[in-house]
Amino acid sequence: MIPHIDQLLTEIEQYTAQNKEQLEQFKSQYTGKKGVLQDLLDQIKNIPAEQRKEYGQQVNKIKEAAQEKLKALTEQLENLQAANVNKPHDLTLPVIPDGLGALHPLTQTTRRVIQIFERMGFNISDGPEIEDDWHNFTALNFPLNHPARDMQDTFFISKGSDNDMALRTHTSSVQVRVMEKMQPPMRTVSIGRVYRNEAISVRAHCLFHQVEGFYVAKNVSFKDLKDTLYHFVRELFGNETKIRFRPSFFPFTEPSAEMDISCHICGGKGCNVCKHSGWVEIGGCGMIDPNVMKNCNIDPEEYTGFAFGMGIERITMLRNQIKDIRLFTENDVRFLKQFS
Ligand code: 2NM
Repeated sequence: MIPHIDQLLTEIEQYTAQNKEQLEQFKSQYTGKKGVLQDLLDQIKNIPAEQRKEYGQQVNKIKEAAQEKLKALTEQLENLQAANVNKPHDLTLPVIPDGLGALHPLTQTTRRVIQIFERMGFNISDGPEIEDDWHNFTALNFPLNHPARDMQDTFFISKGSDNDMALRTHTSSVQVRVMEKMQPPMRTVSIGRVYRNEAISVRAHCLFHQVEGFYVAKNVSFKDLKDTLYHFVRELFGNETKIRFRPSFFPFTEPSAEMDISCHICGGKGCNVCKHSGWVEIGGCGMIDPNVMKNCNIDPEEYTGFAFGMGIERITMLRNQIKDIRLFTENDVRFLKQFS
């Protein structure tokens, strides 16, 4: 009557479903509105009346088989899902590697610099980034008409009021706070953000990081300054590094010097990094001006001290041959990944 009834029944009998999609597939193929069963029922009107009974019995047989199968498949899937939920994670499976982060290059330099100075007996000090006029300028012997006090160079929070507040332009302000509080002998290093009202370029940024330090005790000399910085640059750039000092001027030190190191890229022979001079500038230094000592209630007749300052960005650019200071704040993963 239904010519392929045995084949249909076998198909239904043998159908398996591993997932929801395959179960849905079974429904639409056999029991759904456009499925085989509905098709057979639709055809009943074409069957001669005397054969309809037998035809109906066959359709019923298929219907029962399909419904039974559907029930079995549904149960099977539910059991499978329940088993999966209760199954513990397989801890022996290999790990899917996840991209590991790295410390920012400036953080790496900062930590190394701190490590070197701590080993020499310096402690680490910290202070506010919003500073008053006294700690950022006056105590440091900046005359009232000094250009650094100008709006062009300094970001002021409030200007003209009784108590000018500004974003610190150097970490020397921290050194003043330490000198005010402590008694010699003292040696400290402070590292942190400083702000200058400058146009951003390849070499300059309005936000950068400084490391500054000082040592105040009895009989501290310029030789102590040279020894300390010489040791520092050899630790940071390698034992072959040479150092030289050029006379300079800062309001807070007298005498003052700018400090160069032999170019660690070409070893002093001359290259692009040192602009063929064999030397690269790395910071400033000097003997703390007696006026600064007095401002911090330290007797300059009894004590002397040296101080120095360097840019963390500058050091990092030299260490890693980075050509553009703006890369530090762009957070381009391709740049940062190179320091893992
Ligand atoms: C520099 C250069 C020379 C400096 C001076 C002081 C203080 F507070 F002790 F007087 N701190 N840092 C100093 C001296 C900083 O940076 C280029």
